[in-house]
Formats: sequence, structure tokens, C-alpha cells
Amino acid sequence: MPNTLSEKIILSHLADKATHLPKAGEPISIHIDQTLTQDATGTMAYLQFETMGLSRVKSELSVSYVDHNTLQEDYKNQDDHRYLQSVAAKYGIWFSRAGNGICHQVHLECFGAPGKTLLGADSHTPTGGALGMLAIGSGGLDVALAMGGAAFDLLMPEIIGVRLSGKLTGGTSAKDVILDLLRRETVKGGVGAIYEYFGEGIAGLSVTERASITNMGAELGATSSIFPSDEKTKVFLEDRGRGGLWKELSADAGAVYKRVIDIDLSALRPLAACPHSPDNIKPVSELAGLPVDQVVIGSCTNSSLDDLAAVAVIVSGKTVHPRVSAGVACGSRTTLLAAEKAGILSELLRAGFRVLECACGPCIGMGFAPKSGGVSLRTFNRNFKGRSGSADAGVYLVSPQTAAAAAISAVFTDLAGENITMPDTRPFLLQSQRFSSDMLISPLSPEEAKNIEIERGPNIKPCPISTPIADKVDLPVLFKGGDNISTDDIMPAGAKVLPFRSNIPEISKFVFSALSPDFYQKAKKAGSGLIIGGVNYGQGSSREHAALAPMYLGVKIVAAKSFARIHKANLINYGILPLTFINPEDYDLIQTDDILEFKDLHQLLEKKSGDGQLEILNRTNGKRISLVLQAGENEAQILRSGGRIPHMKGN
Ligand code: MIC
Ligand code: SF4
Repeated sequence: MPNTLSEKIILSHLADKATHLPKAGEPISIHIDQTLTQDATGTMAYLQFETMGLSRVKSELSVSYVDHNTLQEDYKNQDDHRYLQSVAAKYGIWFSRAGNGICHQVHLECFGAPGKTLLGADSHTPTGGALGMLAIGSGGLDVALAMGGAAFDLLMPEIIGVRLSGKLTGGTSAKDVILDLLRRETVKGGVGAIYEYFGEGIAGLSVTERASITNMGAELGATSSIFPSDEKTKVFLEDRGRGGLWKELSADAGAVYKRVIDIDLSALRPLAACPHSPDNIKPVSELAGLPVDQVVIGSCTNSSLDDLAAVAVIVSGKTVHPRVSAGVACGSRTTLLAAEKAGILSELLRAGFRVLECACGPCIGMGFAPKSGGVSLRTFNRNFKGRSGSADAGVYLVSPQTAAAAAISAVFTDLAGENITMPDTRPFLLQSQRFSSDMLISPLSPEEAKNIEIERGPNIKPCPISTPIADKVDLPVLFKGGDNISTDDIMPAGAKVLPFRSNIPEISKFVFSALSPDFYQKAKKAGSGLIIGGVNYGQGSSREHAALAPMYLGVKIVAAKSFARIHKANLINYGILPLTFINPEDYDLIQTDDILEFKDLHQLLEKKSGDGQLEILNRTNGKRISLVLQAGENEAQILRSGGRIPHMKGN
């Protein structure tokens, strides 16, 4: 039976060696070769790993990156970095120092390998799919378990084929491919799916262009995205001194996809994701002339050397418009060094770009916020309301080319059809590769690691543990949200909140702070409660704090029309029941502050062999509502124990 590339990698990594391919939607467990964490999710992940009592990680390769919390307004960020560095030294983990770059870019450059599985505590981990690896984002606890040697549980994804034909034309870029897909598929179109790219059009895309596409597959809600490993992959790996890892990988001839989406690259035109969602897509031609206040190049989506080169070519000899504030945050230090050698960096500086450090920076609201009510064009992947740091700013997600044109003209400018001649950047990249390992600290030998003391600053607090839910509970509705509530809505990021990522009692004060400023007080007063959501509840980031902090505040249940994959797994890991409305219109029968009565919950969680259905009563209006627990038997047991950690302790 011919298989897709994703199926082949899954088959070779199934924990229970099966000869047949699992059906889409069936629970599967896969062996994880590599893991990654970043500093904002890593502290909790390693606190959990420490409790496992192992002397060393069991994964083939694990890397701990520092790229999110690098503002260091006070001791907190640095304390976290030191904690992470000492944990890496103690447990056999690579450590990428602050300033070395964004986890996904550095991992692509230094560690990613075709055919491997990668589990990362960051939703954009699928960036690695550009190298033909199966890279999946998850909560930190799942990564901790994978470092401990456990297989990763997920539902067998549907494999959606994306057939690329033709060639990108002047003014368009790989970013427009993924924006076009977001236009067609929406932010929930990929839940439970892997997007697998094939067709003659892929040969024209470099690995870093492919990485812009696989990176932003996260915005489709997809489990992952993947490209074949071909000649372009070989060149990429050889240029980085890792050619020995290359192997050719693609789908078998005649492989069957759930469905196939056709994209003709030659027909694409520049696109923009308009405020406040990555799937709110418009052609740049429709926005042409709209004034722009800020332009930022960077993030894990678009900060390769060729992205910077495209910007430099467009702004060459010109100056950033006086009405525009322009910045560039390079994805990796090696790329920045290459940009310096190629004269790209000096061209950007000359034009008036402000050079930020090689980190997530403005993408996660860590500085460089736009002006009030400003229009910001960013080459990033997310534009949720308020994420930039200015609540009323309008953030548009665009290609480096579109961003560069706006930087000099101060208006949206459609570059479709423009002849942009790109320089050959490869020699400069090759010159800089020898620096790539300078800021990576390799794992210590088990002997050396024995003497390492973990450094624990005062802001690092233990991970709280939840208690099992009672059989019968009356819960007040603490918050009711609409469709596509993001984890940024639930647990905001930004310079003010991120320093508390290793301190759940403190960070919990910010839960729903933008949408429901009194949430914290209300939850504290009630002692326990539930949240109501619409479709795709918990979309966006992998931050388990969006489950952990509500759990800490007593949230026992989230009832929604549907859930985003990673957030649902995080809810289960922390003992919060994710229940789905059987009739979506029942959502209208519940309002904030209503009291809902839940009965026979233990039966629901113990039997689970049943259909998982539950009828509840809204005591405030007397209406009955039907909900279902869509979870496997193992997940139901985890919930019965009050979460994964108490479950493991119980076993
Ligand atoms: C994001 O882009 O939202 C983040 C910040 O990288 C998150 C991780 C986090 O919240 O720490 C993600 O994408 O998972
Ligand atoms: Fe960092 Fe932004 Fe990428 Fe998240 S999306 S990893 S915050 S650059």
C-alpha cells in the first residue's frame, strides 16, 4: 500500500509496532527522537522533568533555547536562563544561549534532520517540517515526558496534500503561499491534520522558504506540515556542515491524501493577514495606499538571510519613511553574521532600520510595540488583538517584500510583477557557518554532570498540582468567550506577564485580563468554576500556562463548541475537563455567572467505554444541555486522577 511521507514517518515511529496504518482519528503513540524547549515554556517543562527523578534525558537529542524572555527588566528573566542552563548541564541537554536566535530557526540550521520526529514546547515547532522531519508542537509536560523516554500520544492525523505547481513571480514570496492557504482553510481548517507538500513547484523553494510555510501551518491549527527531503534539503544541510544527515524522502507514488489542495505559485499575488486574525486575508492590491506606521522584519517565520536580502534590495539607496518606525530582529546569530558579511546589515542600518537582538522580541510583545491605533506591518505569524503590546493597534502579517516596500513609502504597496533581483547570499552563509556552534553549549558527560548544582532564583516556584474533580459539582460560569479564543486571550504574553512564566501564582493574576479584567478576583472568590468557549477554543500557542493558571484558579471544566489540539491536550494534562457541546446551539443557553450543575462525573471518567455523553442542568434558567467528553480511555483516567502528574504518581 503506498503511503504519504507523513504516514511513513509515523509508521516507523509507532510505539506499538503496527504493520497496518492507523486510521485518521485513532489514538496513536509515537516515539520522539528530538525535543526542544524555549525559555517561556521550558522552565515548567524542566521543573516537571526534575520530578521524574532521572539522571539524564533519554531522547536522542534535546535542546533548550533562550529566545523569548530576553528583555531582562529585572532579575527574573536571567534567573530563568540560569536555571535552564544548569538543568541542561545536569541532564545532558544542549543549551542555546540568549542571543543565539529563535529556537525554530536555530534548530533548523543546527539540529533538524530528515525522517526524525521532533516534539517542541512551542506551537511553531512544525517549522522543522521544511527538512522532511515530523515536527510537532505540544505543551511542556508532554515534552518533559518525551525527554523521559515516553512516547507521545496523539490522534492519527488526516493527511492533506498540497500540490504546488509553477514558480513564484516578482514581488511574491513563500509567505504568500501560506497566507493563501490560510485564506482557503482558516485558522481551524487544519485541526487534526498534517499538510503535506508535493508537486513540481516545490523544487523552486529553498528550505528556508519551505520553513516559512511549515512554520505558519501552526496558524491553520494543523498538527504539522511537511515537505519532502530532496536536492534543496541536501544543499541546505551540506551548507551547514551536516550533509551526512541527508536522505531522500518523499511520498510513495500513488499515495492517497484525504484531499488535495492545488496552488499555482505563478498565479499568487502578495497577500496580507489583516487585524486581528491570521486568516483574515486580503490581497495587498486591495490595501494599496493605506498608511503604515510601523514595519518589523523577523520572527521564526521570516528572518532567513534571503528574507533580509529581499528587504535590503528593496530599500537599497532609499531611507525609511519619516512616518515609519522600522525594525529588524534576525532569526539567528549566524544569519545576522552572514548578513553583516554580505553587506545586507549595513544596507538596512543605512536605510534607517533599528536592529533588535536575535530573539522573538516584538512578535511576543517584548518591546517595539506600535503607536496607539497604529498600523504595523510584520513578517510574523500571529496578529491576535493586543499581542503586539498596543491594544488598539492593527497588525498586518505580510512578506518581507511587502513590508520593505511599506517601510520606504509609508503606505501599503503592491509589488506584484516587480522585478526584484536577489543577490547570491550562499557564499556569505558559508563563511558564517563556522560561528554557528559558538553559542551552543553541548551536553556534559554523565560523569561531569554529577557535580552540577541547579540554580533556582526566587521567582521559580514549583508547578502546582490539581485535585480530582468531585462526582457532583455546581460551577459558576466565570467567563464566556466567542469563537477562536486564543491562548493569548486566556494567558497573555508580553513584557509585563512573561517574566512570571515560572511562577504560576503570580501569572494567574493575568488570566483573561484583556477580555475579562475581573476574572482573577471572580475566580478567587468563587473558588472553582468553568469557562464557556465557541469554536476552536485555545487556538494559537502551546503555552500550558493557559491551562495551568486557570487550573490554579479553580477552573474545573471548559465547555466549548470545539477545541484546538494542543490546548485540549494541555487541559487534560492539568485535570481540566474539555467538554464539547453536542448541539452547538446549546452554547446560547448559558451566560456568564450562570450556575451549572454537573452530576455523575466519576462514572463519565471511569467508564469512558460509554459514549462519553453527559446531560447537565443550567440551574439559573432551568435549561438542560448535552455535552460530550471526546477523549480516549487513557485521557479519561488522567482526568479522573486530576491530571497527568497525579495520575503518574498514583501509578
Ligand atoms: C507564541 O508564538 O505564541 C509563543 C510565545 O512562541 C508560544 C509559546 C509560549 O507561549 O511560550 C507558542 O507559539 O507556542
Ligand atoms: Fe517566537 Fe514569535 Fe516564533 Fe513564537 S511565533 S517562537 S514568539 S518568533
